[in-house]
Amino acid sequence: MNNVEKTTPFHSPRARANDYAGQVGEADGCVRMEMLEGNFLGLADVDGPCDVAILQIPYELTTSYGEGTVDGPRACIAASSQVELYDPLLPEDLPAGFRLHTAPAWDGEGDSLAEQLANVETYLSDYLDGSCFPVVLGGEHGLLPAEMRALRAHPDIEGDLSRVTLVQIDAHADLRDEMNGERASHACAARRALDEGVGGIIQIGVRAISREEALFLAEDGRVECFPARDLLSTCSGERDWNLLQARLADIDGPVWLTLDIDGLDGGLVPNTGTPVPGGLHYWQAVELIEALFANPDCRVLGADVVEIVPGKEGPLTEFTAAMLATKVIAAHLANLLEQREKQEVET
Ligand SMILES: [Mn+2]
Repeated sequence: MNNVEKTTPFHSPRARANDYAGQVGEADGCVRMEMLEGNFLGLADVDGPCDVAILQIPYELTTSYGEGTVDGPRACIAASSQVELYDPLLPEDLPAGFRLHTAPAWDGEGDSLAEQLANVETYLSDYLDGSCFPVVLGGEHGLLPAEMRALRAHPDIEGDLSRVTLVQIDAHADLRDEMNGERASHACAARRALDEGVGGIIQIGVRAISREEALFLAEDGRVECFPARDLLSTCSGERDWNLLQARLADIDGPVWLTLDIDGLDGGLVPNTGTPVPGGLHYWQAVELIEALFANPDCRVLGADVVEIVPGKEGPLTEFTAAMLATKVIAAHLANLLEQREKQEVET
């Protein structure tokens, strides 16, 4: 074990080099001393302050097509026990000396949609005060406006959500004003986030969009969209991918990453509420996450991975979600480690 730690190079996202080759064979460090059921990655929990909080929000009210997101967070936690603890961004296996806390799940209380969302906001507010890095597992995307309301209290925001750039990986634009008469629908999540005052949205992977949403996108300067078709085009995909990378490198200020797993190709997430063909590859999602954390001017305050639905025929959907959540955590911790090392050098 020690030998692995000594010989495994440290790659913070910011110092990321393209020399992962040869390291994979060394990754035999995925040994959990004690597999703890119900905890993300099966890792032991911590008492008191934590560096990362895993927040399960089994919120499901407005799913229009499939259903089962209410069971998504728990399934994702279960699948995470099979995720490797080794990540090339970190010099040690996860938790890499940090404190991960899998919080008790949101209790689902509330007699109406508005009440439930208010309760989600209250639940989140303990973890969105800047004391730790929150990773939300959902639950349907309709919880996004509650996240934004809770985020308003974050010290980096100072009540002003217009500072926030929402980076949204999603098959859908979620820009409808209402869906079947319901303005809190998951199909309206991004539109409601704008209503809450979010300054800008960068949408990635969109490929199922209504005329109303396309018109809104064209006219509203707050939303930029990088459609899946452009990013994956056989002829021009590389150019558009590079444009997206440049845009992410250009972000300056606080960011919330909202990762609707249906942004990935439907083949990778067959059980999500509305799987859509023609989506992002797994490695594209990983590169997007790493690019965000590699930008020194971009402060990712937290993230969600939503629309997780457990599969009846196999756990691919929730496992994909667990791997991406783990990548977000690893990238955040690598930056934290780099900050700490800098501070130690300075003092
Ligand atoms: Mn969505």
